[in-house]
Amino acid sequence: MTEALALFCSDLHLTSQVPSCREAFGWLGAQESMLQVLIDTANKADVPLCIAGDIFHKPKEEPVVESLIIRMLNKLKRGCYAIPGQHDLPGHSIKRIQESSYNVLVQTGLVTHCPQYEPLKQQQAVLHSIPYGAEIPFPEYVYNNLILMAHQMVYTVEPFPGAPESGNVSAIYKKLKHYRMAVFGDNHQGFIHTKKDKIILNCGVAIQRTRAEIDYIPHCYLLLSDFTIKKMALPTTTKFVKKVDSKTDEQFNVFISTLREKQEVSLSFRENLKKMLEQIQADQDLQDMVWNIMEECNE
Ligand SMILES: [Mn+2]
Repeated sequence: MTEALALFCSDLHLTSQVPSCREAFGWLGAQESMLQVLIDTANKADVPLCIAGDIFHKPKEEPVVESLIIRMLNKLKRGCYAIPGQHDLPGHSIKRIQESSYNVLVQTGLVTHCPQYEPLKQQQAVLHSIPYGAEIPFPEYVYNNLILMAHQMVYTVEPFPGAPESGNVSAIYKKLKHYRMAVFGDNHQGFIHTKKDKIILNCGVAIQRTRAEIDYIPHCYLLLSDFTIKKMALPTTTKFVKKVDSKTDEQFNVFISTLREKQEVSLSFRENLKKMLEQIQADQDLQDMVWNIMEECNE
């Protein structure tokens, strides 16, 4: 009989700062609804909620956001296993974890920080996790169905020009010899990739937050004991703020589609971006918007 082992998600990016494309009214409520679906799904399946990093958008979030997630995590029956992503860490550094909102969660005891060889449902699988910045380790012992949880850029299609080749799934599989499955956060586009008996699950964002995610449907993923994955949609909205005129909007679509295509990889992402904005003769509104998004993404 198959049974559920764990519920995975990542990149919640919880924040009090209203994203530029979302309406201010209801933004906190939208995040609460997303959390409620995660909690209900985990409880119904009787599994722990596993978050593969970037719980918060900024390392030091407002108390209103901290208390929101604490209140929600309190409802979990089987607890929460989590790792910090770069957004959870001041200066993207694990050394400064004490200063973070992520550490507030850890200190509540509601979150198990970086679980090490944690059995799932009577050892049907074992969860091993590492924080942002750590290398994929060799396991200490041989385990059946060992699952890695990590926060790093992993992709099937290059997510931005110059993305490091080490993130390509084919390079990742080489590091997964002792693992049955690896679950990642960081790349905001979710995907499930399989190769022989191995699985790479990249969770993607849990809520539509930027313009690039307007047409994206966020998901959480229920892992079953036969290692099939039940992909479940999280709440979406179609109500976005239209701050830009149609010309800029059109340009923005060109910008997004160009980004998704391959670019010269020898240049840095920022340089590529600058060059491309010149190429498409982006107006000031679009340029401002793009650099604002870049800033948002960086911190
Ligand atoms: Mn993220």
